Amino acid sequence: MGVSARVLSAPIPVTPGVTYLLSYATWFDNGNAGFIGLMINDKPYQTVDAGDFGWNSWHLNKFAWTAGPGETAAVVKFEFLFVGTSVDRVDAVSFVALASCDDGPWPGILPNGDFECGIGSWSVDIPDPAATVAVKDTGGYITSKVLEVDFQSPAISPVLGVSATVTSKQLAVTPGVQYKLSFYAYFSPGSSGFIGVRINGNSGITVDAEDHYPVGVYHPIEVYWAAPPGVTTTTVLFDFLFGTSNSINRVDGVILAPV
Ligand SMILES: [Ca+2]
Repeated sequence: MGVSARVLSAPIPVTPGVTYLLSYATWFDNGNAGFIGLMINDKPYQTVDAGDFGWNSWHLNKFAWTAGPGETAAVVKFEFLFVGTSVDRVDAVSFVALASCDDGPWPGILPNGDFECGIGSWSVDIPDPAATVAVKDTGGYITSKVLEVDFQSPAISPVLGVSATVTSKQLAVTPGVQYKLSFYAYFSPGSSGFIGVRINGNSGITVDAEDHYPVGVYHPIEVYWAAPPGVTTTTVLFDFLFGTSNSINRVDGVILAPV
């Protein structure tokens, strides 16, 4: 299976050392529709598999790219690789310099939900020294960086079972509007506990590692929340709760958007 088609952008002026956010939406008509590869200046960065996100629906992909020394132009290239008879689409391609972690455009209303700007835009509370919270440079689902909570059993001082909490900034919402929170969760091992999700301080859902096999891969999670009357701001919190196993749990690709 090779490349059947390529689509290249015109050269985009860039500044060496500056990080740019490339966003693009992909669509496949069936699960065996192959792959769309992303390259910048002929280097491969991402491969979106038709089987990754379902089909007959759009998926937003993002990639943070930093211009190297002497790199003053970027050519974005999409490569289309097919397995069987199929239709692949790309739309809404955006390439912008990131001035800060809160700069966008981010999909939805939550900045830096893919942690490509590190832990900036988020606050961290770690009541239990058995847990450590960090943004790791490898292993992410959306590009490389990912929020990772490592746990060394046994728990020392969790509060109501919670070893660590990661909280978004205050986000402006519209009363009466329904929002969807989506993200990707990763657990290792299978007995690695829970990730609790709270929106606006209310308990939303609890994501149980035992319900999300296989371990060591990302699972898409969705939560719906309607802003109550009079509520104009909210936060998104992730609580990390562990069992008795040494664990590595991750969250990436967090998007809060009106439905
Ligand atoms: Ca990421």
